[in-house]
Amino acid sequence: MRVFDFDHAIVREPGRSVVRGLRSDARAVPVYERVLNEHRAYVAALRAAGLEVDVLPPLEDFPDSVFVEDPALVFPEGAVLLRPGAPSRLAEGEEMRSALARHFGRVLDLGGGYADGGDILVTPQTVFIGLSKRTSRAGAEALHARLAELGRRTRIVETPGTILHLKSAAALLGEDTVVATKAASGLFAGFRVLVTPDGEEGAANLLRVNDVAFVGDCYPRTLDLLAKEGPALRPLAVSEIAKLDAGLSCMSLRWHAK
Ligand code: CIR
Repeated sequence: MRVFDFDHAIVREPGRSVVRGLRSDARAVPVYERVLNEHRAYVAALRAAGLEVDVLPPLEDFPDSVFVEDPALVFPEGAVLLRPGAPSRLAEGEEMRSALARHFGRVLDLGGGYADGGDILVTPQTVFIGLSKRTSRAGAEALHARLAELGRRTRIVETPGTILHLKSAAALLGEDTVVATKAASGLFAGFRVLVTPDGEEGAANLLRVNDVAFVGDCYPRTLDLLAKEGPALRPLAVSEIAKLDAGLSCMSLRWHAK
């Protein structure tokens, strides 16, 4: 089984409060209905790729809770409840506990520090943990210990530049192939690295699911670059979630259960 072979996902419908989600550019105000449309198309694409999808209800008290990737991490062998590094998101992990307990026999707690799932990139041999404004050294070390309990090795790296998360700048496209921005491309020794064209850095937050790669539909040169790589490409609208500094990995937790 490949690390991007999945048969299950958990997502959460955006609440109307999503328009007050955290974002680096306060001028770009997201519109609820448009976020909802992008989310619906994303869920449909997960189902079309063969996944059974649990849709959790909106949480109005947590404007960013549609980005379920950040408060938890899931593997076939168990789940980890994280501690998101933004104060307004810290309690989102607890909100995931019962949904995870329905699927996983083991649900581990991070323990200490802070870590966002957006900083965690799972590859076949190693789980990369990016230190960032959201993921502290203490959180990364606590996660290293939890993942050792699940039989996974980690590599702690510095998330480059001013981006929010490691996966804002990098994604696994194939078992030995990473798509990364120029700034992040040096982190992946031992991988074949495809660098996003200048001006299309946001395309690096793509999502490989089974034999398909979800890619933002506003990145034509990246779509050209990836056209011959193997996975079928599924362009998806991301302009509204991009206003919230989010990309295609953020809106689901994915795993292989069978
Ligand atoms: C935040 O700042 O936490 C949200 N507005 C965006 C989270 C995006 N999540 C991700 O990249 N994994």
